[in-house]
Amino acid sequence: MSDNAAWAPSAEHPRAGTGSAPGTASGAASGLARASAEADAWKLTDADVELLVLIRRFEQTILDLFSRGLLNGTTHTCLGEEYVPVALRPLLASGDFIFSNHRGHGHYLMRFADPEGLMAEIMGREGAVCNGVGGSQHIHREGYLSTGVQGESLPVAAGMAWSLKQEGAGSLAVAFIGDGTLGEGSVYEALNLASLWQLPLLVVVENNGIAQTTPIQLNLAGTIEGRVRGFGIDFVQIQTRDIEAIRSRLGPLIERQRRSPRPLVVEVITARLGPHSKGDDTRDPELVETLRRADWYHLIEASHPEALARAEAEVGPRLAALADELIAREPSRWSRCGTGVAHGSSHDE
Ligand SMILES: Cc1ncc(C[n+]2csc(CCOP(=O)(O)OP(=O)(O)O)c2C)c(N)n1
Ligand SMILES: [Mg+2]
Repeated sequence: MSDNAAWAPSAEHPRAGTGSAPGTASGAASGLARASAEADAWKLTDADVELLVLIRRFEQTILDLFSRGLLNGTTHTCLGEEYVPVALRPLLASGDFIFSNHRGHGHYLMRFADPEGLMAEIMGREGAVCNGVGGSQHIHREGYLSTGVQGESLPVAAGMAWSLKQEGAGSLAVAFIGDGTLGEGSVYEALNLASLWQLPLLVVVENNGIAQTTPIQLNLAGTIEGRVRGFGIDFVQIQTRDIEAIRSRLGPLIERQRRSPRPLVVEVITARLGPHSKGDDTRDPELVETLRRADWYHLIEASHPEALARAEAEVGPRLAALADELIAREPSRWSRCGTGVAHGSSHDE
């Protein structure tokens, strides 16, 4: 498969099971040269490029709003990892239930063409998708639930998968988790039942090689594959950022899950280009710089320049105008369900 993952930090650790790439910035640089040549063959649709750019610019807008003191709380951006939900978008069906995590803006934007509702939610302004109560990390919308509590989603996703299996319509529960979340016991309870009961559960592990400040080699014994196979669950590792190649690899496996319910865990070797949340990156600046030079964005600049220019011309100004407009909007209002205590809201669910 193209785009060898030497550019990614997690691929550098033998326990990530990705081969012999050296654990240095220069290893990532040589991987970049290879990937750049291979990206010429990538075939992305305009819609793919547009969603990639939308997620990228959305995340940058959120960080910018934070740095200007216009947001409260916290946020975690998926800068560098945007291609994962973009690759999955056509493989998921409207009846699937998505469970996202603390780094979930890209998952939401893959599911709903609604940057306005999400940005309003993060800013706590009118029009917020959860009336400003969920913020960046805790979003609930039809067929979609995110949580900032690591490992909280998987038992719930397994329960949803059980329910979807009873319905028999071929729908999946899809849970996105990070590599660091494999340190949570609830993950293994969920995998155990998912295997025993052959649940249609798709777990996507976005392995960026780090959990906040702790690199994977300090927190993960064995391999992700070894852990998953220990439960008798199918496992696939994705090293490439070639969206079409990811779809070709996963499409048949996901279709098989729909026809004949069973769990599947996909480990995507990826790279976080931004801080853990805002301004808190403890990694060696040289490594971060190397990762940024290997950003998928540069590959698409070379392989799809026109589509990228069109998307940038449309998305950038749209998000900037949206942020300005939201700053001027009233705070979002809500009421407690069932208490009758009105704080004013058009959505009381
Ligand atoms: C139960 C729990 N413990 C600790 C935290 C604080 N926390 C938030 S994100 C994070 C690291 C998560 O790492 P990983 O799962 O690899 O996801 P990534 O941030 O790399 O995308 C931690 C420790 C939390 N949110 N929930
Ligand atoms: Mg991680």
